[in-house]
Amino acid sequence: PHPGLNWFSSAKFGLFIHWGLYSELGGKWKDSSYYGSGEWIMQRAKAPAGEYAKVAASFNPTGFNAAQWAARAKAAGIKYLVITAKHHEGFSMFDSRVTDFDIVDATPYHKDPMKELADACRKEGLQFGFYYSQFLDWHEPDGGGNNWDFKNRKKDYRQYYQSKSIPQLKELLNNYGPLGIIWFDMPGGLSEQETKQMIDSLKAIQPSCLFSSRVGHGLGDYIDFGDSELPPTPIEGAWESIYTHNDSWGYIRHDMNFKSPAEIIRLLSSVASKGGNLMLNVGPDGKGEWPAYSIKYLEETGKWLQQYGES
Ligand code: JFZ
Repeated sequence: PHPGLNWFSSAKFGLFIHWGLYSELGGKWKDSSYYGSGEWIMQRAKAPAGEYAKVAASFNPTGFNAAQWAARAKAAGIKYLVITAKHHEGFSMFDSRVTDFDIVDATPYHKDPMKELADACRKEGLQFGFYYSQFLDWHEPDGGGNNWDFKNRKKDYRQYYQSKSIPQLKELLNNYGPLGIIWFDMPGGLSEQETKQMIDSLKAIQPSCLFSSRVGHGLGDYIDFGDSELPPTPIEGAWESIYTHNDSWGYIRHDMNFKSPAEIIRLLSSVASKGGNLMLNVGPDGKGEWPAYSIKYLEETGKWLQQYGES
């Protein structure tokens, strides 16, 4: 069995964090307002890549506090944290030598929050991992998905993987200490053989890091159930079910539909009783603040688990 499954199999509760330029937009692009999937706003608005990239100039998350984020997770009874290093919008939330379209080079913040968060999580004894959109990248002409700017183009996906995706995945595996998970998403553009090659070249850096099932071609280390999906009966093997705290992964200013502590606990017990982990998502805003209800309800969830939970 995969060495990473040791911690994963008994973790039960994880925290997913979607955070990027879309968090600064909060569901608004120009005069239009969007509900749900805030991290898809660029695609839904068909925002031109050049114009969308300018959001970086006003992204300044001065409220980000790594120690506080990790402490909140810990107090909630959470055992691992996975955060978006790069979502489909193509913006890197970490210091990357591969591109200038990253938080250190393109924003007034000029710092790498992922470095601090990785360290803070380890201090709290939490496993830390990155979400990475390996195929969809709406900023890059050869990345998957953006056909509104780059129309009639014969996209060279391999070129995109070779020049951005794989080098960035190597940066994440080399520069942020031991990672619990790389959470791949929405595979595409590579054959099974090529996917194997990519996996091998990455596993060589950190053999104990788990890769999520969406790495593609059934080559992941555990099973992920799609958004807000649960297996009908208990199943064999390591698996995870992902839910978001309100109705969107990325921050939406006007989304107040948060699951109560009772609902979170019900969900957690239902997933745990079937042998899986629940990874619950929180979407901080562009300042780096969590929604007030996410802070409050996770705190209450933690108190309940302290009193009635097993560990
Ligand atoms: C993906 C992303 O597109 C989305 O923005 C978010 O990050 C989410 C966690 O993952 O969306 C998916 C991917 C796969 C499924 C559903 C939503 N699926 O397999 O059911």
